[in-house]
Amino acid sequence: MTSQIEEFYASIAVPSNFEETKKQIQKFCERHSNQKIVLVTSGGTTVPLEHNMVRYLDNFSAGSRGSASTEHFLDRGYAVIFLHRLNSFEPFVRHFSGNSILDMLEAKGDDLVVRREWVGAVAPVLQRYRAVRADGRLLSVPFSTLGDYLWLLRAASERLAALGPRALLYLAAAVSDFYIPPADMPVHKMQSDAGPVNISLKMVPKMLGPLVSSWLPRAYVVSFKLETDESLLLQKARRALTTYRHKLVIANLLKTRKERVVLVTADAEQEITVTAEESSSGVEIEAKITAELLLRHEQFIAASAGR
Ligand code: 9Z3
Repeated sequence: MTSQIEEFYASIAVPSNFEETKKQIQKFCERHSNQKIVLVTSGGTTVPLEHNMVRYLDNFSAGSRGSASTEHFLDRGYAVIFLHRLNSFEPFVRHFSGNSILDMLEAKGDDLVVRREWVGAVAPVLQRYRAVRADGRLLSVPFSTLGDYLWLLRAASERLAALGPRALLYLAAAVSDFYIPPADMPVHKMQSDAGPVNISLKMVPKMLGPLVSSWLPRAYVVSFKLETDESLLLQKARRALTTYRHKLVIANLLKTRKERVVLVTADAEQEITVTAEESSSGVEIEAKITAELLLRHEQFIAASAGR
């Protein structure tokens, strides 16, 4: 298995700025080595169809779960590595997505100020953002392709391993199961004169296996399971747990993912829901998920210390 993983990594390109990014992650982990650090993965992955990529496969994930959870983890005192797909939602700024910054500002003499009607919405978010910046508790690491994501996931995991049980992995990104190996990909844009194209996708090796067993075996690892068919959801979540032997799978359905998730462990299931009322008063399901994870993670740290 390990050699299959090694072969896979050897076959895919290393992200640009990889060395620099690894140094940033290392520094961040050293700086917060006495705290709890969570690695949040967020957004979809781009699967290129050509080396000089014009076309690609993608998925629906907007990064709502990952970006909202990042804010709630920060509120609960965690330092966060936010490994996210470029152009998906980001913590703090997500609250203003769909609004043009130009509509929010106005000129006053030589200054630019936030228009009065926006102050109430911007000020509290800005205050939380500034506080996080001041303690350097958020490291934002962007990726775009599946390959970049996998290189960065391994690099971050290996650096977080030094924290032992204080590292939490929260794998919310929607990672493609399928890809075209670089050796099978055309170099240039596929030409339509050549007629219809048959594309054969290969399986991406499951990284949860090596992640749990060798990259950071002492961490608290939480993965997500997404399905569209309710009848498969819990059995698939349980199967993931028995296969990879990590701590928790959070099961969700595409249509109801903002209102309901199920936390599945080896011996129990716990449903977390947000009612329509709560939702309209601004309660996010991620606030409840992260509150529960904080408790479970702290129990895990305490239990690990006793061993
Ligand atoms: C999730 O299930 C996330 O909750 C969502 C969040 C991707 C549904 P949005 O970004 O959506 O807020 O729009 N993430 C994991 C999905 C996934 O691909 N899991 C793999 C699987 O189900 C296992 S790691 O097989």
